[in-house]
Amino acid sequence: MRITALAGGVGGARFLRGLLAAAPEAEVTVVGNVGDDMTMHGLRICPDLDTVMYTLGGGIHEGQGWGRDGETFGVAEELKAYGVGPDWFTLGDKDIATHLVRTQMLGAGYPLSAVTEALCTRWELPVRLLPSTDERVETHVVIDDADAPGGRRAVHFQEYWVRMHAPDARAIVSVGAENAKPAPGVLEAVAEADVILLPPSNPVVSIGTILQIPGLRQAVAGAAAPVVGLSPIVGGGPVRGMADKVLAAVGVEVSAAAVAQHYGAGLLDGWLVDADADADAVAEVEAAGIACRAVPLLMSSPEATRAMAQAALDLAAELAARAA
Ligand code: FO1
Repeated sequence: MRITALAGGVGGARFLRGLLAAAPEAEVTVVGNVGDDMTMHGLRICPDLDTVMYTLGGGIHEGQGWGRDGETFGVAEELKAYGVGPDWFTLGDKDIATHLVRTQMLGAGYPLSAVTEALCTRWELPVRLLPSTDERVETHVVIDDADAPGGRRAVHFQEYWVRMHAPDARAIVSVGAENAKPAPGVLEAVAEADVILLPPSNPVVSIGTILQIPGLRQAVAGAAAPVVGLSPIVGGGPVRGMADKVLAAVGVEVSAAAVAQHYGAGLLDGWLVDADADADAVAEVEAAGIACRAVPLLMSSPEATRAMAQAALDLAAELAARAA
């Protein structure tokens, strides 16, 4: 079975671990978000790609969900001693090695997809990890700022998320998306998949940014495979992170049913909502033309995560059988 999943950072990576437990024989391609990427201290940092790579490669800091396990911060301490900021985003020593390799290869002319493949070789990744695009696409968030001309300004997603802890947002902009192309292999992985999954990643700044790459949404919507998503919203709030703030910015209510309708029946064939908190959303989602099932959706243990992935694959199989 060929599975293609679009994934953001921590939530996506943890879900993928459950997916590999549910379908150990599957050929899995992950299309990763690059909207969180940024350059700092001259280093190109790809937080979502690295979170997937470290999680599936066994090098993740489990408590944090991002960054390396057993990390040290010698470089960060030296930078601080020099008075070099920013003080709100810390790079660990082991993690810096990843960014050094990436930056060096990008500087030598390799595209991000080739760099990501090279980095993943070291981790013997059990999936093929593709950036959604080789071009630079960065998410910027428009926020209120009384001191700025017009009372608003745009900040890079990392500054919005990590430094400012997601204040109310007015708009989300994928800078560079309109001129980007899907990275090599992405459209093929979508077209040739037996199942396409949207993990419980942020629907706006993770999966939404991936779908903004020209041609990608159309490819997913037109794929022969069933497209099944898992709600990142449980009981009216995000399971992790601050998705509520960015949903509000794009005018979407913070509910499992509203996120399904935001993706829309043109894209999604199936949707999973949480059985305890959102069973009453099933009828609304089905009325919007999307098959919906209520199952436990909290990734509280490896077994719970495996069962979530299995439920997504079961719904996909049901939809494929119905379409045949
Ligand atoms: N998140 C933080 O809250 N503080 C940090 O200092 C920080 C550093 C960092 C370094 C590398 C990396 O790959 C991720 C890092 N993150 C940090 C997490 C990350 O930026 C965000 O949680 C995601 O981008 C949101 O998906």
